[in-house]
Amino acid sequence: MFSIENMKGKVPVVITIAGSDSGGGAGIQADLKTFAALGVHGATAITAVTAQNTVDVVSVESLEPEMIREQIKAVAEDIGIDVGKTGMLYTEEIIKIVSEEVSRYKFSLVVDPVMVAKSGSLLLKPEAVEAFKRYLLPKATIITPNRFEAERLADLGIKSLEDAKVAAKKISEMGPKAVVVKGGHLDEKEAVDVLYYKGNFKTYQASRLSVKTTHGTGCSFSAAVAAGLAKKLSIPEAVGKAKEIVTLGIKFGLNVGKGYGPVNPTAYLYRESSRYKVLMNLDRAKALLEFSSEVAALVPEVGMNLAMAVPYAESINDIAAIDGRIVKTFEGVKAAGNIKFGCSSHLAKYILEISKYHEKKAAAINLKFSEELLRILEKKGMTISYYDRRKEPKQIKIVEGRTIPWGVEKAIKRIRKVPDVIYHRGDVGKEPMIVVFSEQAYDLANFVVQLAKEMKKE
Ligand code: PXL
Repeated sequence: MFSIENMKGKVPVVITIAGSDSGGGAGIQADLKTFAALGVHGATAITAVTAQNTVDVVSVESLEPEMIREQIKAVAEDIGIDVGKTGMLYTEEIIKIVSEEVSRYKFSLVVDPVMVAKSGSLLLKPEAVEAFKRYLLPKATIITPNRFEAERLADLGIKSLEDAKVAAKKISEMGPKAVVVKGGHLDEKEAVDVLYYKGNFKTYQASRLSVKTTHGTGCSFSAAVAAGLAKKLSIPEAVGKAKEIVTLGIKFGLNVGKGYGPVNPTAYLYRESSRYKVLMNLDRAKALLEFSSEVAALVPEVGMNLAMAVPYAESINDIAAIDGRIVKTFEGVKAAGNIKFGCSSHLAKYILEISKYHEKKAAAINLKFSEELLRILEKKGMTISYYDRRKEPKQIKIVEGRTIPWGVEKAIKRIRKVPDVIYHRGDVGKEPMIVVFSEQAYDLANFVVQLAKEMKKE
């Protein structure tokens, strides 16, 4: 029978069988955010409710095991389940029921062997560990232990990457198809995860981050693996993607609460989905500048550029600008090329550095240096700082691309505030420059048109 519904294609469905974290950082809450960010439909079977925040798990109450079975059944029989993931299971009885339902509905399963919360609270009763190994591990497509969980499961001490490999292989002998031992807690310089699958090891590298926003990291990682599998990625691909999303989510974690703030699994979604908005904002800014002939007076010898970053920017490829810059013409100014991501290394360096201190400094424009312009900026109440390129240490100068980050840091430290304007007076062969920052490119262009008009009046 012809039906539009049948033509639309089915969204992948993932169920999380886990505990609720009232603080919204870990458990069911982290899982649902991760599923939404990755474009799969998230269903839930709640095993336990925790009263907790970023500091502590205050109390735990598990649900009746039959109620957990009913949740899985209700979802499976109507919506269907492509992939499941388990988090906090708490008791032997719950483990047995989950194992039965996984067999009944035959979905792939990602097992996060959650045992203890960061605060030390038990999320799996110690007497349930044997049942966990016996009933759940053989049903797992992949299991995702951290160092301590792997130590417990493999009954081995783990310090190095080599130890993690030995443990991964040993755990795989308990039945799961794949094992990934996460490197966040290893004594290695980098955070290296190791996957053991089909007799081979694969490692995944990421820089260690010195931030406290790590609550819910394990939940979000296993949820992202489950979402990847539901979207038909291979196991190694799903692990790689999960690592990428969680690393970004930790780097741009949520600054709430007094303890370990929640990981931010939506950072990835917002970054990617903001690209169009950034291009449109720059396009309007470009049109405004091209319409305002006065702006020509503010174009430096090297040309002017205007750049804007997506939220959670990490590299030049997350920052759009005008390819070939804005140049002077007989009538005023004109963009030499199109608006593109990754084409202004100069302003990108300014934005990447200053946004470490203030995330609302996402757009920048460079202007021709003059004392007069500095006076006008001051009169307008801008916070202004500078750096002196002639004082740049030799070890910074010899490394390509270090000057601007060094200069921005100097300018911030000099006034102990994040400025709206940073300038430098140049060096031999280097034109002096004024760089103005704002939240958006269009507001910045508007501001620059006002500046140009005032310059003309004076
Ligand atoms: O990150 C492990 C975890 C899983 N599930 C719940 C939790 C935690 C950690 O605090 O609270 C409900």
